[in-house]
Amino acid sequence: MVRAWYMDDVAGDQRKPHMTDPPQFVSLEQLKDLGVLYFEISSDPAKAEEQVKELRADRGYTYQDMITCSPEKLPNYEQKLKNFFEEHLHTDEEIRYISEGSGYFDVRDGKDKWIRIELVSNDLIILPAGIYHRFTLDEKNYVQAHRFFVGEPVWTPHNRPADDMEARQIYLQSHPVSA
Ligand code: KMT
Ligand code: NI
Repeated sequence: MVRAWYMDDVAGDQRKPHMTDPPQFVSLEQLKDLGVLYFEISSDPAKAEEQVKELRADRGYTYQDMITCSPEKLPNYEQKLKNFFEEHLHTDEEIRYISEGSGYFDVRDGKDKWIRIELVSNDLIILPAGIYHRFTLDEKNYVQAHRFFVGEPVWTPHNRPADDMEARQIYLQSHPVSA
């Protein structure tokens, strides 16, 4: 089950949890206010297939593939992990359904603070177009995730600052950010 929390501002290994002491957890409702949607998918394969089929139909996802991130499985692993962890946005939703392993998506809140979202098996997350975010593996260094897309996939990250982009402007209209 998904958990999310505000990150501490302590420099160091990005793969560590970076919780504050005491922890400041963030609810699914708070994530929703940022446009971040969470779905818990069943661990029963037949049920999971149904849920994913319904979601694909509801949201018009026509493309689906799988990505495995580990030093052995991901070509150019070190560089890709570095790129994933650069703060960026996309012109489309980023949808990830974790089937094995775990990892962290960090998203900026309405005050430009980092929220860390811990994803494990059966967690499905949708980040809206235009939200600043980043991804890291945790200390287990392994995740396998299904990716979805409407039409031909575009994975291009636009590193911050990308404030003039239309996707950012549209995001800000419904999710204002003020530091
Ligand atoms: C991304 O775009 O950040 C990724 O695909 C990360 C690996 S999938 C959890
Ligand atoms: Ni991204």
